[in-house]
Amino acid sequence: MADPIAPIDVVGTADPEAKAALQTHRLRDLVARLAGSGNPFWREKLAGVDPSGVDSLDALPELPFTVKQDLRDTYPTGMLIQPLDDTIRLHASSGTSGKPTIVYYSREDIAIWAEVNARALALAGVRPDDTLHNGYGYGLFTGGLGLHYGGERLGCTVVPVSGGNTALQLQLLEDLGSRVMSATPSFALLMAERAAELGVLDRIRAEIGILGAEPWSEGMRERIQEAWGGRLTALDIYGLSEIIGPGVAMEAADDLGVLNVFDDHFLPEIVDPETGALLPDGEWGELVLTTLTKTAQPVLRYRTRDITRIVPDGGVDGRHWTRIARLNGRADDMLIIRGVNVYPKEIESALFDDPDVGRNYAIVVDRRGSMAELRVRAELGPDAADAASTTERVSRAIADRIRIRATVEMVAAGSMPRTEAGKVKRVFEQVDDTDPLAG
Ligand code: DLL
Repeated sequence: MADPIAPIDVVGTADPEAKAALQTHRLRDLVARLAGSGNPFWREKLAGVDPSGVDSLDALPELPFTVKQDLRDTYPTGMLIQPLDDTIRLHASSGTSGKPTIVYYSREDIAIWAEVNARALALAGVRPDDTLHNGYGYGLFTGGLGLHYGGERLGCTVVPVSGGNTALQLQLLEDLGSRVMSATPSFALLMAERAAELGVLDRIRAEIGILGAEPWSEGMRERIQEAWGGRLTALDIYGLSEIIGPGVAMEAADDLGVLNVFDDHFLPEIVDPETGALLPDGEWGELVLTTLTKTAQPVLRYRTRDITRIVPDGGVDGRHWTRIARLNGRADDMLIIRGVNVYPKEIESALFDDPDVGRNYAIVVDRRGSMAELRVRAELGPDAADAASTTERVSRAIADRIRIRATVEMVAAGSMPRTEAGKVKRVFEQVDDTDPLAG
């Protein structure tokens, strides 16, 4: 178990051979633990796999994948490899349909989780003497408690404010002088807007935003930072419940645009989302993660459905984590419109590249006719010259970027609904004459 006062490793293993040796050792140990656990799911999945044959990372593509459906099929405890007695926590993520996905944690798992979130915070420039205003939801969602334990492990004073209740958030931010704030990007933006409305923006000292749980573009980063008066650096944190929660990967303040995967605990691969074939470094595909060290409910080659790529070159001297691009969205959220594949984040990027586009938007896929149509509604920026020319420019930018025409509607700044808690929903389906954006 991680020593609660040991220094936090923010650089990773310098020697590539030593890193591969550590990962191989942990992978072999994981396969042996799964195969030897007596768990029927893993017995079946690993039938014919000899753990001692895992003698290099080249063995990885031969090992079976785990998918979300496996967690559903074995709900709630069927993927545990330790007795329930040895677990001390569970979290759950609510899917779009059916039962939630439950993930159990042992004491060791909670220690690993605290460790990787402490690393994430440290990479963002957070210091032990900081106050961390934690605006992620506490509860079954992993965001709140993940950042909470990470902040405590680093030595911060954690404010467990959770999501929602924007007025209270702003009051605490102001009164406690927190330099660090964690929240979803959409909620961070909402807080800044409210702070401006209430005239308290200048009294808030937040300088670092630890933002994740949703895909968000560079244009969104600009808008969040601008909304906070240019004083806040917005950084991206990634994770998912099935792996551990937040703290799988983190953007560093001195290496923007990429995430550092804590690859001594979470081994990344990129595969073709259709075929599952391993892709070479640099190519976009689906992120697959193996939990090398978790003990209660580890996973082998978990298909995250999240789209990214390994960034082999560049980086900061003296830091050695596997770097991946900021996430482009989920394979499952890809829209297919008139035969063209589109990730909603590409539409967000096309919108937010235009300085006259404001801070909020929604996408409607209109499926009433035989061919799906795309509609985009976005707020104008406060300084936009006029709606007509912005509409025209944005329509062209979207068509250029995604090769599909969209009907664009620009509306007044601040007129679209904001999300105070949970993950923002930006894509809506229209199947009858009820407008999903009405009301
Ligand atoms: O969202 C864990 C988390 C909490 C991450 C707080 C960061 C901050 P889930 O609810 O299980 O866990 O959702 C995981 O959210 O597979 C991605 O599709 C998406 N996601 C999470 N972080 C990012 C990010 C948490 N930084 C799912 N960028 C993942 C893009 C993200 N998508």
